[in-house]
Amino acid sequence: MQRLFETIRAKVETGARVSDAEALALFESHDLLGIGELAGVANRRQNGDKVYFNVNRHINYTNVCVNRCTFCAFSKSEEEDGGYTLALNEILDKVAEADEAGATEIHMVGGLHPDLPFDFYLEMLGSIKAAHPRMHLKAFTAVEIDYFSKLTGMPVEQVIRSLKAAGLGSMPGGGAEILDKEVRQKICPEKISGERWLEVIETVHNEGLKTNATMLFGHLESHAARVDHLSRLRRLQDKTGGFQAFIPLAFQPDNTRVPGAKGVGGVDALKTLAISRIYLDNFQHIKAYWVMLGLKIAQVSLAFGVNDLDGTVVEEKIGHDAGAESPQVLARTQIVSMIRKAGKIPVERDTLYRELGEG
Ligand code: V47
Ligand code: SF4
Repeated sequence: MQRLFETIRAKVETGARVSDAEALALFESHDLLGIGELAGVANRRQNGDKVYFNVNRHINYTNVCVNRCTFCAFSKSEEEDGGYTLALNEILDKVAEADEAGATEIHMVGGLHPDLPFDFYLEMLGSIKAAHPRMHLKAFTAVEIDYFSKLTGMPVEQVIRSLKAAGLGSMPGGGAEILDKEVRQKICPEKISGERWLEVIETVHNEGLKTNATMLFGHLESHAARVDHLSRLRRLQDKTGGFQAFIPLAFQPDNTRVPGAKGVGGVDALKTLAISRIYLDNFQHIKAYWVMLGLKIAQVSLAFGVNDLDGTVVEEKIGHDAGAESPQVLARTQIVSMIRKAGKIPVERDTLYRELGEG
């Protein structure tokens, strides 16, 4: 084990690449502080002591979805109670509130609604942009893009061009879940395959839009499936350079239908964030999403290779419907204080990581 850490340290210090076997060995190791230290070295090489955050608002325009992913407590079928779709004026009210509160980004994703036409999404982007031209709209997952393509009969390229023309600025990283076929079949059998997720994202990058990438962890996946996921992302990033941040999402088990699911402990969360930093040498940003991690683990993760903290959020449904105990909203001052108390320098950023000033 000592040998493994020495080899990886030498690689991390010189910017050489860690292998899949080495990443797997780190997942099997119990030396959490050793892993954290290596991740800290890798992070400092790229980002120094800066930790980025942004002022944003999440809006989930609909929870009605034709898929039934077993890990998802957010979605409802059309017939079920509790399904909702926001009207355009409700969405605009939320954006106006966010703009007044200093948000620079609206993060919008939703279920795959059986009846909403593609025009709904174009109108949503267009009306927000008309009222708030400077607001960055980070919206839709690769799963939704594929759905829009099926809905309209248009190729993915054309869907993206239409959304871009209406105001889409970039895309979040959702829908990746676990790319491994066997696990994916168990947790989201109706969702597009891992290969298709990568293919859609590659097209989005080729169309000139940045995206993030996520990994849903802590359900049925093995360590090998996590490494496979990271490996496929690293290869795509080598090809396109279009990923901005990687966000490991800690699975929240309440109200879900994943058999035997228990949720993610602090050690596993920190290890996964740290190994992501060590392995994904071509991703500049590893982001802690405090909604799923909890505030305390999110703060501690800043010593485990994380350099980005998302965000003010304001209203969150996906994690909270599944039992997340974190608050709904963080004030800018709270984020700044969390980062400062971790001994780091808080830097507000916009969605494309342009610096807006120290917190
Ligand atoms: O794709 C669903 C996940 C994702 C659960 O790119 C769950 O900046 C945990 O992608 N427990 C949506 N996770 C959220 C997402 C995201 C969040 C923050 C920032 C960014 C970004 C992206 O939430 C879904 C799915 O992977 N999810 N159910 C659950 N029970
Ligand atoms: Fe639908 Fe997305 Fe939930 Fe799956 S994770 S059921 S695609 S909203």
